Amino acid sequence: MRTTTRRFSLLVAPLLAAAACAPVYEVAEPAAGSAGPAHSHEKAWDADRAPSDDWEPRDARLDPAPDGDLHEITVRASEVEMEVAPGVVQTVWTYDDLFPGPVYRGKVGDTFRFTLINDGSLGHSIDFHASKVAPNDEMRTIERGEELIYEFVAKKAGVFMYHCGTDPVLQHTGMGQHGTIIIDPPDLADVDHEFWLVQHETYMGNLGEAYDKMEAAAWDAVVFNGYPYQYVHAPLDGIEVGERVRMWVMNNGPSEQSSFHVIGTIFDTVFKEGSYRLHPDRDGPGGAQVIDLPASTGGFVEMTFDTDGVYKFVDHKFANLPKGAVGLMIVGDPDGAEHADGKGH
Ligand SMILES: [Cu+2]
Repeated sequence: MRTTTRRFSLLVAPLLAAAACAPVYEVAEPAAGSAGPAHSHEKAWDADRAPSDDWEPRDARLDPAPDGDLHEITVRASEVEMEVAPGVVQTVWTYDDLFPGPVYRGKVGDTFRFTLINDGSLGHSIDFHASKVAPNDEMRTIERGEELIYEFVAKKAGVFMYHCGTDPVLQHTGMGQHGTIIIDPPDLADVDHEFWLVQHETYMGNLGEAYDKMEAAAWDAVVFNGYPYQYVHAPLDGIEVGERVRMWVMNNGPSEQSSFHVIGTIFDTVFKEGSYRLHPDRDGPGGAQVIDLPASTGGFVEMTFDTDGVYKFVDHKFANLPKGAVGLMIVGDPDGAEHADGKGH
């Protein structure tokens, strides 16, 4: 297993190291002698390193649901090599060679007709939490070269996980075979920006090492959309003050919780597990600071920003910050922000 022992400075190092694809924004470093977190720490990857030149960030912008009420989709299960962190290339188990898998989207009443093809060397399957089907049929494991049809009508709105259910499910999911399928609630309002974020853990090392870590819930990284600090390296941008942003957040675990928070704003809308927990039409000025998502829970939050700036989104379980669960949103022209003070920017 690749390990490095190094001094790790919480949050600051990855922000300063993020030179690969985007402007770098400095965040105030704790004063010397403060309760700084820097200490020796064994990690399987190096947060100070930039991604490789070949690395490309995953596009977090979410398209509207495709037209029509029948979605015919082919999805291929496989095992592929991938850069999962700076300096770490390893085998992951995938759908359509993506880690995590594709995002699917439709509306209540739509029919999804998936053809699952096994292009891998192991048996695989798929389990859509958005479906009501017989698990022993649609969710059955198929071997290399086989395929199956998995068809269902989306009867319930929500942000759902899908994953490989082949035994041991912890391993197939922990190796990366998971994704999200969004079934829009009726009358979903238009917003200026929609993003999708799947939070999940990454387990590094060879197959045996990674599985031992899964059993011990000892993840190497907690990431959004497959890569630690992905949106520090490639911030979400194009957002202006006052524009409404909807973030769809799905915690695929397989084992960790999420306490999703955006520093510098307040959610005025929270939808989780099929219903609005907070809505301005009903709750007036009520605000939410997190959407709490245990493993395999999904929802969306909506927010606006009052000033230009660099806004961090995080898993507010802070032990996961040095493991990669941080991203950035750029609002307006951060360099022109008059009141930037380093806190919360
Ligand atoms: Cu599998």
